[in-house]
Amino acid sequence: MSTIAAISTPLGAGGIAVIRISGENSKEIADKVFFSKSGRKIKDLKGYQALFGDVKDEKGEKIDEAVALNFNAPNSFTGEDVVEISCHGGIFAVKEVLSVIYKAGAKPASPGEFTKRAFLNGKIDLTKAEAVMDIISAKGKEAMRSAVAAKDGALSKKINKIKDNITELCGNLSAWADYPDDDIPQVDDEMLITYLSEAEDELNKLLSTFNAGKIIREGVNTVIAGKPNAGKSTLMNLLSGCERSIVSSFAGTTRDVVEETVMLGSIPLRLADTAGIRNTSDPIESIGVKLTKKRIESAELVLAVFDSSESLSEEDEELIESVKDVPCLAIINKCDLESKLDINYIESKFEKVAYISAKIGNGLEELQSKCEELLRINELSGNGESLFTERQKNDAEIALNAIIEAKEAFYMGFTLDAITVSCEAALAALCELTGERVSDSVVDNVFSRFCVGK
Ligand SMILES: Nc1nc2c(ncn2[C@@H]2O[C@H](COP(=O)(O)OP(=O)(O)OP(=O)(O)O)[C@@H](O)[C@H]2O)c(=O)[nH]1
Ligand SMILES: [Mg+2]
Repeated sequence: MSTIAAISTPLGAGGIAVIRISGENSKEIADKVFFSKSGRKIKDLKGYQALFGDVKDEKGEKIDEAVALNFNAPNSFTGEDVVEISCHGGIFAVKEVLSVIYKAGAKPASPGEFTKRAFLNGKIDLTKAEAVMDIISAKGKEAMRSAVAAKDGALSKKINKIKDNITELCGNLSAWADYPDDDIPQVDDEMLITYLSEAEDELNKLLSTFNAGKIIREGVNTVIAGKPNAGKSTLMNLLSGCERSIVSSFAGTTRDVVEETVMLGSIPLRLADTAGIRNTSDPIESIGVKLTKKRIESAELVLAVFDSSESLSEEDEELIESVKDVPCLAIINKCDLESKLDINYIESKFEKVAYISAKIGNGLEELQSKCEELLRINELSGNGESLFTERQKNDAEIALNAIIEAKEAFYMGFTLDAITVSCEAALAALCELTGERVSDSVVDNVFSRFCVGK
């Protein structure tokens, strides 16, 4: 395999930038461009040793001072010989250093190629490789915590446990099928059904937290909706911590959709403050109302704001009707004022209701915990035992369906041959999940999501 190099830190002015070289010629290439102050060569270093010196171009002209850190195969991230050169973090300096490394024989690394090599060299399985990507893109503490746990192998361990049982089952089934005349006992019914049921439970558990996990990683498309003057923009400003939307006592203040991403506890909300829903003769406001309705249809979460100081209106009814197919949290606002709203009615229409005063800033904690309950974030353990990519979810679903099929075949009294086919399909899907048996196109697809240098 060729020796590759890339900048592993973001491009921009910074204290230090790191260039990673990986492959069998990495030391030789690094020794062509890096000259230590002590005169020692990188090829003579033990693993995890560093040298301080100069990076020079082919004419011997100094480009920058740097530290070269040596990793010997297989004790490196990629499992190959790796040299990391840390130079100054200016955009020009680091590009110059990289270009002399290319001239010395390294090839530019493609996106995710270092991690792909780690996978191909057996350093990490596919779910751990995907977790690396998740750590890089984590926006909040919870997302980071579960990505780190997944990288440490929490998810792999869980899947391997399911897989080991199914492998044992497949082994017994095929021994029975291959040597029918020998004295191999029939596969024990109890073992069969116990293993299948356990696998079904575990896969169901993994799949049930997928959406919540996706939300803490990628955020949720959230629309703040309600009748004019309900306090939507005041809520927007409270959540974003700044005067993002114009607030006024005139009904129909907000017309355009105003967007902002905020963290509500561990949930990144991609918020859209919208025009209040009402029938209006104002042509511009009515365009705003149409936009609101469209946004609600595609929202992943709606914060439906009601004004507690007013009795229920036709517009409130219209809002209740328009959010009935979307995950929605009812927010009773203006709780600092005397209540005139039929709260029992609202409670009967929504799964979750939060009481706040957006103006005073009361009730944010309740709002957060109700959101977490609604989106089932509270069920996430943070121990990394959850699926976190569409690819993993698809494989887990295929495995689960095959296991359900095997159970059905058993209860319907089919022959063990039929059960074997389904068990093997489940095993194949689990092996694809961890990457043990996976096609090149799936691998390429996983790593194409990575950035260059990782
Ligand atoms: N007392 C009280 N007043 C509030 C509260 N929240 C908002 N208001 C007031 O209600 C009025 C309308 O607030 P906005 O946030 O502009 O309402 P909106 O829903 O965005 O209204 P439109 O953009 O017109 O649809 C303003 O005068 C706010 O100060 C609250 O919790 N308590
Ligand atoms: Mg507004």
